[in-house]
Formats: sequence, structure tokens, C-alpha cells
Amino acid sequence: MEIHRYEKIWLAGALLLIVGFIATVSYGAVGAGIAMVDDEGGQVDPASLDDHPRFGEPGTYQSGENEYDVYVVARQFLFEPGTSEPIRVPAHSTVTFHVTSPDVIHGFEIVGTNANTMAIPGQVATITVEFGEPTEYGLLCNEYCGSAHHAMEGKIEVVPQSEWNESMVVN
Ligand SMILES: [Cu+2]
Repeated sequence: MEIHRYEKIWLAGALLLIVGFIATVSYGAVGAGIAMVDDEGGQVDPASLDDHPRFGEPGTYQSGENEYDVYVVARQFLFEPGTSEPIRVPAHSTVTFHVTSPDVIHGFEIVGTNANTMAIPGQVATITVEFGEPTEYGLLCNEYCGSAHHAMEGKIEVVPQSEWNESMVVN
């Protein structure tokens, strides 16, 4: 059977597109470091977050030399801490964020970085971030969570080591 030359070119082009699309999807699934919120962070009772040893008093906890845990409650329509007072962490530190929600699904995105997770009621999302030089980051909710979703934002302050003091640690 004779296949016309142009038909071969179109076939090759179509195949190339299919391979390209599959490659993009595969990269997004495995290569870009994107993962579902899993069981690693554990589970909490969204109705009694106030009784939780950490989420009851959310904020920065020191867990090692230059290592910190930050507990954040995302609720309609603020981050606690983050919105009324910034989350403070020292420069050149490794920080693990533990984020959950007592009401509906929210997002927790550190603007300008690839740190981005969902905050799901009952489930604790954990992400570890290495901070460098002192700077400020915006915080954003990127899951539609209700009428004031667009106003749900906050701030992270990466404080110079010299200005960092123990009073910025919650416990
Ligand atoms: Cu929102």
C-alpha cells in the first residue's frame, strides 16, 4: 500500500505530539516533585484543634539546631499565625510547616517559591522549606474557600540570625 509522503509527515507529527503530551504529564506527575497530601503529617480532629498540643497554640517551635516546626491553622479567612501577625523564622534554617484547617479546604502557598500545599480538615499537610537570606514572603490561599477567599493572605518574615530571639518561639 502506498502512503503519500505528506500523510507520513502528518502521521509522524501526530505521533510526536502524543509522545510530547505524555512526557509533559509524566513530568508533572513525577519529575516536578508534586505529591498528594499524604498520611505523613498525621490526622487531627478538626472540631477540637484548640485542644491539640501544637495547633491549640499555633506558631514556631524549635525542633533542633537551625530546625523549626511551624504549626499553621488555615481557616476562613486567615492564617494563624500569618495574617494578623507574620510567621517568623530565622534565616538559614530548615523549617517544616504543618498545616491544617478546622472548616473547609484551603491552600497554603508561599508566594514566589514552590512551597504550596492544600490544608484539609482533619489532615495535616507537611512541607519542609530551607530558608536562606532574610527576606519576606507573601502567603496565599489558592483554594476557593468562601466569600472572602480573595482576601485570605499572610506573611512570612525570615529574620536575620542576629535579630532572632527565643521569644519568637511559641513554646
Ligand atoms: Cu481560600
